[in-house]
Amino acid sequence: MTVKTMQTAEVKELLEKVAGFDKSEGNERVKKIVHRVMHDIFQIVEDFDVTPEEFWSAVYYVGELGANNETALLAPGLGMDRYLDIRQDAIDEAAGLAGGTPRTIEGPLYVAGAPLSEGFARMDDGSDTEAEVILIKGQVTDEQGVPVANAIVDIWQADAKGAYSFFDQSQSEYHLRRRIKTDAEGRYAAQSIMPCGYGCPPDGSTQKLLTQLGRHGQRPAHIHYFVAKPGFKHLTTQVNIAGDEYTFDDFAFATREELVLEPKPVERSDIAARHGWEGPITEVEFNVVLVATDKAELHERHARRRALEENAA
Ligand code: MBD
Ligand code: FE
Repeated sequence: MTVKTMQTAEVKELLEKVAGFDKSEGNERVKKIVHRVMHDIFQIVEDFDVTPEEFWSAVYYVGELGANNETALLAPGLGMDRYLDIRQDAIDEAAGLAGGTPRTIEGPLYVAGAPLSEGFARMDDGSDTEAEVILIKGQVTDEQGVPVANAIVDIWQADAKGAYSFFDQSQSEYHLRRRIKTDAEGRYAAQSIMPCGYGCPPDGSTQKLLTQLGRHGQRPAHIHYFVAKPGFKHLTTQVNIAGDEYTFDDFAFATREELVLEPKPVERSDIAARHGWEGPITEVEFNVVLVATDKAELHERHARRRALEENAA
């Protein structure tokens, strides 16, 4: 039996009071958005005949999600980060700022303040002697192919178990997190280890909901990038290492065709050798094209809460 109450004066009045429409204090934008959100939740209860049992289990689910620190993990799983990117791509397009290397989502595991070096960095601490050694390298240019020197390439990745330092306290400080300044030719390079894909905690709140949706919580092997240089649009992106079973089945919807890289095993790499690694290595080459803009607000990453970021909101 479906009863209809949403159109009644009683419910309309309730929603307006809930959102503070009858109060002069408060924030108008927050009021309007909360009004819409609560209206839509009420409507869902009506349309799906949500029972009190279902309703309260949802309330406690949200609480548990927060207590487990998984709010920013469920978000990409539900496509929200991807959706914000789709919008940002459309905004760039409308502003004549499309082009360059495609963006993709930041994810919840960035840590600010990684060690900064010039041209090259070793990202791993050498503790994993079984891991496949990789050399990440590339050039940052503008859309005309002119090298961008002194760009900051801020890279972070998981270890061979799919875990990120800081969040995994067993890893050393800033393990697999480095900032590298491009050289005069716009080049950067990093010696690292092959990352493994990430999996949501199997007993966590995110996986609990994904399981209800018949979905897995796996990400393919990937490496995150922020690339920044004043005068250019800040770029947030990731590369995927080709050949992972989840490359085109990412629970966070971050894969973009142009960002899938073929790893190339070589017997010796000049760059790695110059920095003390003479053995075989797997090269991962990622060249970045930045889009020039004089809009200063686009030169830096958007504000958001990030680990160890000073102005965390
Ligand atoms: C990750 O490593 C990640 O990049 C995202 C988007 C979500 C969870 C873990
Ligand atoms: Fe990640």
